[in-house]
Amino acid sequence: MDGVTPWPADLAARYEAEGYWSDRVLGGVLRGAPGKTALVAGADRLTYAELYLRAARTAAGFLDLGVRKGDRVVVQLPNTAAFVVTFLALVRIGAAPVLALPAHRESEIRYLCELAEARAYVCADRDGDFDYRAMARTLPVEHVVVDGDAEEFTPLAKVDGDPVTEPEPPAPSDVGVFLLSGGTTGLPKLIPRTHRDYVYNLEASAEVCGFTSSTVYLVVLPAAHNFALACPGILGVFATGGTVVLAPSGSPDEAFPLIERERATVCAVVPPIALLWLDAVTWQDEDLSSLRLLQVGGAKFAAERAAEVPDVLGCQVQQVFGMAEGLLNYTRLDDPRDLVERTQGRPLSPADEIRVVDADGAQVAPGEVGELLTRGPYTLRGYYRAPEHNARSFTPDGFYRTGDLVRRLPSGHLIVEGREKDQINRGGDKISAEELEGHLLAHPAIHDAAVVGVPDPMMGERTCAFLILRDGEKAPDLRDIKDFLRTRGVAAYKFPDRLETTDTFPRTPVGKVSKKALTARITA
Ligand code: OOB
Repeated sequence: MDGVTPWPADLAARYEAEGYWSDRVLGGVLRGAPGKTALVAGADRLTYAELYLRAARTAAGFLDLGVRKGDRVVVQLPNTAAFVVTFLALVRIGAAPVLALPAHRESEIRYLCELAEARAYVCADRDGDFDYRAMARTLPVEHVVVDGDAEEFTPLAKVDGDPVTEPEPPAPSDVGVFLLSGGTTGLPKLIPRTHRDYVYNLEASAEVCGFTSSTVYLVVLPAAHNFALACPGILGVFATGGTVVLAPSGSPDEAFPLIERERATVCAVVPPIALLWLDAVTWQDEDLSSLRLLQVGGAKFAAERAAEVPDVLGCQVQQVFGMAEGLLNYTRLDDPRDLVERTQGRPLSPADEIRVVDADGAQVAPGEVGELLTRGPYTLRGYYRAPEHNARSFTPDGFYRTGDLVRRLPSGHLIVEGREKDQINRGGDKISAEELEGHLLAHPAIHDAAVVGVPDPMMGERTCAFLILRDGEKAPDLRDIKDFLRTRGVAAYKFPDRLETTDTFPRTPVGKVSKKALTARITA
């Protein structure tokens, strides 16, 4: 596919020879016994045989619509059976889903459709007051497919046909799915994940996390997020024959009754959800005794709180430090307690190469803090159609610059100490400062804007926008700014939590806005 950077031939040969890459493709992940329950989602309860058939019928429907191998399809669906079926149908015919989050709005979705030159857009009818169909009317795509009331568009239920053998089955080296990067520049980047690298990602993860056919995995994060999808996630469960249970959110009101009813054994959460659960067990009385493992990742989970999980929730905790770009670090199920609590895990694969470097790119002394660079059998070699950005994000020998500051222990475990990238991590949601600043600069009262993260006990960080006003303009309040961003079609999780007006921005010696100094102003 054009715009995709392949692995160099020597490394590819090595990953194949050493067995990291197989010839398995994402369409083949449904490996449970036919009669076993594969998926529970709202009123839907599907066995492996039923889910396989639904995916095969939907795949035939997409072929009838004209969707072909190599096409990109933007998929924006909540945690419903429709998401799982659509994903499996598309990967089966070799069309690559571009996985948007349900929270994304027109500014993000239009950009994704344009960048990916998407052939189709698949969405739900509504989410509360928000009407995806109204947004879809403005998008540059040939087909809009809607789960629910489709109005003038194609209902997902009608994307259906008798199963056929795929005319052009995807090759293991083809792009299977596009994930979204958190983004450090103006707009999020697309991450091409090949069938074989993503299959390795989910299978190796399932092994490290001890998934088996008895696993009952509760999904509370957006299913379209890498963590919930493939670390080991939904796909890791399917590959090992267990059961996936989809919850609409991580709220204890919704998640706890599902854990009790379905006897869920594993769940993946971001730190704010873990903190909420640690509190909620004291007033909710559901039986959570089936829970064996709570995976926590997406943002740093404090050692003190990790230490509470076994006593309070009655299950093991696992820290996961991952990224849509590839590299996954897990604490192991048999790691000593101290490592599980204090570190963010160690790399999934023996073939993951890790460098911790200083500002000049030289490796730091063992145990010192530096930027994490990585390369390996499931870490991207380039963002999609982004040559200039790629020149900055990768070293000449193909290491991905994560922008994360880490310390490496002799055991190989990493401790995340901070971040170098211009991004806010708001409880696991990533916000590109530059993207938000760009939207703020379009506001008539704003002359200049600088966005920083400020520490927050619950969310890890919240978003603060420093504003310099145009002469004579009155300071907008948070409500005005949120309304303004909403009309621009920006996802609500990117809205600032706080505004500060100022006359000047502190500068670094080279004249860049010093975000460190701005954060210090707030925390002081
Ligand atoms: C996961 O993926 P993304 O792509 O949303 O975000 C990746 C970034 C990392 O570069 C790092 O800055 C941060 O999120 N991060 C963590 C962390 N896990 C992710 N920072 C500190 N501690 C952690 N445990 O967030 C993601 C993907 C797969 C599995 C889990 C998380």
